Amino acid sequence: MKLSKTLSAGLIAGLLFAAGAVQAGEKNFKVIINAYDTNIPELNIEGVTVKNIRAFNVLNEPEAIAVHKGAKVKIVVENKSPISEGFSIDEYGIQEVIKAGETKTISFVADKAGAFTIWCQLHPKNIHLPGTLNVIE
Ligand SMILES: [Cu+2]
Repeated sequence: MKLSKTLSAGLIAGLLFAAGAVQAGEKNFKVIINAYDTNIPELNIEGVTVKNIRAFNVLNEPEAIAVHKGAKVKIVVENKSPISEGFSIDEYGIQEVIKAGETKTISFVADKAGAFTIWCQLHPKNIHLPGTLNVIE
């Protein structure tokens, strides 16, 4: 009787361990889309003076994420930019629009190995700088 109780306790512990191992294949990321609006009142470049330069840049932070092939990926994307932003990974058929101040969760299985561009389909790439999803074999 005592022996069977010990065995079943061992079996339960084994099952819990197995469940934990499955969860280890899940990768969670938090990506914040930040906007940097910079005004340069006056700038002198090689003797030429330019005034009132505005630099508006948007980037995903972190810009690169890496997982192993087969991982279940969950990316929580928070948009801190004052305008709607896009989040696209073409090879994975992902194309989302996240409104200003909103948060969206994007889930997929990383079943293709390679380096894939994460980009904003709403804005030029010299304003919203592209990121990378690296799926390692
Ligand atoms: Cu954008």
